[in-house]
Amino acid sequence: MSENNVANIIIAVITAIGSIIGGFIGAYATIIAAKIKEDKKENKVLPEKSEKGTSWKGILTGTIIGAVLTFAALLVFGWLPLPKGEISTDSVLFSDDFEDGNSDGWSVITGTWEVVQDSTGNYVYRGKANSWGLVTTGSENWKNYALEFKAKGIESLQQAGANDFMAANVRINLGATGCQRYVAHLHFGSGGSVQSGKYGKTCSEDWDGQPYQIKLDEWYLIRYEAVGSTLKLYINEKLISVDTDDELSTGYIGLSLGQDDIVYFDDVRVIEITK
Ligand SMILES: [Ca+2]
Ligand SMILES: [Ca+2]
Repeated sequence: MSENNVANIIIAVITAIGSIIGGFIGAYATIIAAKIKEDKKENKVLPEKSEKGTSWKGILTGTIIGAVLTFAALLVFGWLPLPKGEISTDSVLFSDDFEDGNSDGWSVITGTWEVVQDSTGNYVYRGKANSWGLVTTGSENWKNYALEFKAKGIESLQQAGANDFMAANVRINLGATGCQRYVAHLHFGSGGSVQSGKYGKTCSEDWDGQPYQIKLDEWYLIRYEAVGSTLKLYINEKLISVDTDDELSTGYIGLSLGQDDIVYFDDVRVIEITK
């Protein structure tokens, strides 16, 4: 039995107990209320005790109140496992927030990469490139997954349409061809754009872009998803583009940046998607 099933059973039991208790409270309250109303009509003093009796309306009302109160209590005390996106945490293939101060597990392909603390003391992976920069990690057998990370441009020449970008790379297999991967570029500047593209098995390029302003000194949450032959790019949890291509089926992930740029990367996660 999975942890989720156990949690669901516990929640069901707690909710049931809460509903029953709520039902009795509701029934009792309704009987008292009815008695008070009746006694008021007859100008009597308030009863010390309610009379015996059954009120289905009271039980129903009480049950609903009990269930709502129980649910609220579960939320408040954090017992209810609220859905966090479409994927559970046990399918995380890789994660790194760099808080251990090192970049163990990453391979620098090009550029200057260093784990540094930003102005708030948070550790980030800083990429700096004279031409362009790329770091990679993971397994060449990874198939259907989402790469998620935060990125913030620190310095850029901001030449619209030129090589100023921060980027997400999936299904990389540099060993085979030296270039093969899917990549989503986020170009800086007011004339900026988002481009998703492919370096195919013959290193051929294929790109599709749209205008999108990427500002410096601002964190962006980037999610680049490769499932089957579908590639989806999300920025700040908003779906930006959907592409279809079936040339590259597996590969590892990478973070990249463009010429004369400095970019902070953080909170990298790779989440396996099974369906
Ligand atoms: Ca961090
Ligand atoms: Ca580390």
